[in-house]
Amino acid sequence: MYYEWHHIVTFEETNLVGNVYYANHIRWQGRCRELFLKEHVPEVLEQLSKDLVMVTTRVSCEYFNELFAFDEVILQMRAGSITSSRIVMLFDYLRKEAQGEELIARGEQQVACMLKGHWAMVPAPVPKSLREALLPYLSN
Ligand code: SSV
Repeated sequence: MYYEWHHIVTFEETNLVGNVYYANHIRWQGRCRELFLKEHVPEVLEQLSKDLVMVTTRVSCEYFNELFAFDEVILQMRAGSITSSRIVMLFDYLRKEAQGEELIARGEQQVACMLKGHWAMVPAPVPKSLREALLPYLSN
């Protein structure tokens, strides 16, 4: 199963040549993961405003084709792996076409859960509610 985020490309996101500036694909990963938290585990968002930190430790995107203003993009997010304190998310970027969808890019990122201590940040378990919310979205 996927968590989906739909988006229509704006001029703000395109560069001089007219295609989408590469950094936006990474921003979209961020918007998608935030909305997932908001929809599925709002209590984790609340913890993030207190002592929980989700550190982005790795992010990537592989680009197969260009996107342009007004393209309809679907970002499909899955959980790649979940360890005691880290989550890997996998992203497929699709463009809606008259007939079907075209794979535009693939991305991946890893986040590490940590807690703010008095002296330093220390690794922390993935919150139970988040772990459970991720299970249906595990790939394979
Ligand atoms: C404050 C900050 O930087 C927030 C980080 C948010 C991290 C969100 C992680 C969400 C993971 C969702 C995975 C879903 C897979 C289907």
